[in-house]
Amino acid sequence: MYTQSLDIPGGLQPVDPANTDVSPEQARFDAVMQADGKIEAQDWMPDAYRKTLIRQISQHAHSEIIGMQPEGNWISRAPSLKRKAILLAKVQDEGGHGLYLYSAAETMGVSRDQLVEALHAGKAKYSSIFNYPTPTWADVGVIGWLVDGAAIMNQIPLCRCTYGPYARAMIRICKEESFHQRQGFDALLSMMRGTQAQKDMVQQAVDRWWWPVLMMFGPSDKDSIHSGQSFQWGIKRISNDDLRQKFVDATVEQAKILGVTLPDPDLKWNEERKAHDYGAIDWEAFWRVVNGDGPCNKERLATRVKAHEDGAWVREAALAHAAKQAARAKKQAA
Ligand code: BYC
Repeated sequence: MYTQSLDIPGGLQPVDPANTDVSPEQARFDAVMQADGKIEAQDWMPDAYRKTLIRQISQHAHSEIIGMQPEGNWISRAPSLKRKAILLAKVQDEGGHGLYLYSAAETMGVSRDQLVEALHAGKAKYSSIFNYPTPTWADVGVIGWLVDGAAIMNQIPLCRCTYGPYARAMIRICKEESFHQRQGFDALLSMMRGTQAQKDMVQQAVDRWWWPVLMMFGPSDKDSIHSGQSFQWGIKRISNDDLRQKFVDATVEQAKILGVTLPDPDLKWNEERKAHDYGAIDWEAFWRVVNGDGPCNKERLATRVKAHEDGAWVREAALAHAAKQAARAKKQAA
């Protein structure tokens, strides 16, 4: 029998088997955690585990749906039929990711309507990164290369999360994110082989996105309020700072191939740490964006609410159709 030890890093501690304070359900949950197994939707789980997962999965779902906007507004302006087809598929994938994730959240007893309502009321968070504008085609390539690249770095460990429905959704999402990252890199590579104006456009987009992308991984470990508990529950496997470091190290090499400069004078290899040092992140700017005061927060939310309202007739038609089908089936059965 095991119990949770919230203060001790590294997980759960064995306790006296004679301890009868722990319910059989809690004991089973603790044993699954200890064995690094999976919790499924029908299993008992502590309320706090459920709440944490609903929080994270729904924020993740909202990020995917809001994340369709910065690139979506380039679908009609993509520079060729090939790029348009690729972008269309990518943005549709993001919509699909949102749907799998809302479904995963729903397995925990919360309805999609409740989650969507919280988003539309401005009460739910979504990733800070989607509150920045995409003024040029190069920004679309940079989102694929850097934003999807950061997303993969963060999401691969989530494929091993202890909550089965979330972990399984993440496996498919990561496969698709990999295509997204490559298409972004490929679009940028084409531009970097083009005219000086195209090269400048790519560099300016990289300058715009680099710091916001580093912020995507969340506050530094010392300020991360949820990490300790999420580690203990096997939801988080790698810390915010460690993921950020892995991302920086991988991206420096990719930037060399592209021929762009990452806008950080302090970025340099540290032989002792066998990792890159990088400059200080402006956390005040991060929290401003998270708390609703980024360059595009209001626009993103207003666009989402309008899309939902404009789609009301589709939901009504689908419900009317389903009701008709049910009535017909009932009549046939009678
Ligand atoms: N933006 O204690 P912490 C995509 C919040 S979409 C806003 O470290 P945790 C894509 C955090 O929620 C990819 N808020 O939290 C789509 C918490 O606030 P609450 C999106 C942030 O949960 C379209 C507070 O700060 N990915 O790939 O341990 C096109 C304290 O943070 C952010 C996911 O959602 C942020 N960046 O760790 C292209 C991945 N960072 O809830 C691409 C799933 C932190 O107490 N989520 N906050 O009010 C996670 O892995 C974790 O939730 C995080 C944060 C690493 C993000």
